[in-house]
Amino acid sequence: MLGRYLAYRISMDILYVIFHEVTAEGVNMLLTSLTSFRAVNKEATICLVMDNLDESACEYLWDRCKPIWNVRMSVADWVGRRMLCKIEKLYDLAHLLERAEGTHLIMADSDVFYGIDPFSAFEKEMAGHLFGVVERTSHLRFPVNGGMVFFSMSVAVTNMIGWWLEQANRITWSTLKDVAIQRKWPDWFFDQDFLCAAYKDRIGLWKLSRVMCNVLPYKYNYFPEVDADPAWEQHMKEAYERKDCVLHFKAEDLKKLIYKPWFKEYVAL
Ligand SMILES: [Mn+2]
Repeated sequence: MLGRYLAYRISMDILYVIFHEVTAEGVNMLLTSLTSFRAVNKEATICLVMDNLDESACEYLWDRCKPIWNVRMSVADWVGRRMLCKIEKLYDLAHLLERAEGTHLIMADSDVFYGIDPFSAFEKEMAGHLFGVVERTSHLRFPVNGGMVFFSMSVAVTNMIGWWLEQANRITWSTLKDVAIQRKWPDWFFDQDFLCAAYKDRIGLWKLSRVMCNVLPYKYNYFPEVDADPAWEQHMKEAYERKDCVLHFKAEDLKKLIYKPWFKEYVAL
């Protein structure tokens, strides 16, 4: 009898995306992103935290991308403190899920296209790990990009996220102090600076939070370096056609690519 229970793995997979509508292009990107996710993963719950998303966009997502767990935020939570808000909502989710063993949570940007199921990482590179960041193809600016972050929920992870939030008031982690671009905190970089510090000082993070940072390959958050790679469009197109990675349409130049004729899965209302 016990054997039958052990053979049956209960897990809950959650894709957490936070979104505030500014432009129609941003909504197009979100719809394209979540539709592509549902094409590669039928099971995971999409937790969409948002304030002002157009009703027709909500209906579109509800019809095609279920299961969706809609969480409302207020505009005041977001404006002027965007990345802090993203981590605050992550903390709320972490509290809800910390005792649900086996819950995998991916914190994803709304401008990624899924050529592969990112939850496959939990069977492979994330197996046995609580927290994972994705290394960039080049360390030109930063070693890590915050567009895709992986968690296996637990009390230790919740506590780490709480400690991450405390750094907004006063930085007590010296490694974070070294990498922080505080002039834009907490609106921008509050998420990515912590992830870069976690990447650079894995032992330090473990000593302070009892969570080890695992490093995942760039196929879970791929984008060419627009400034350093003259063939960036070609590289994005090839990666899209190979369907062997999560593509990040980061920043203005890359975002325009979803309107190119070679990009076949563009969604707009
Ligand atoms: Mn992004």
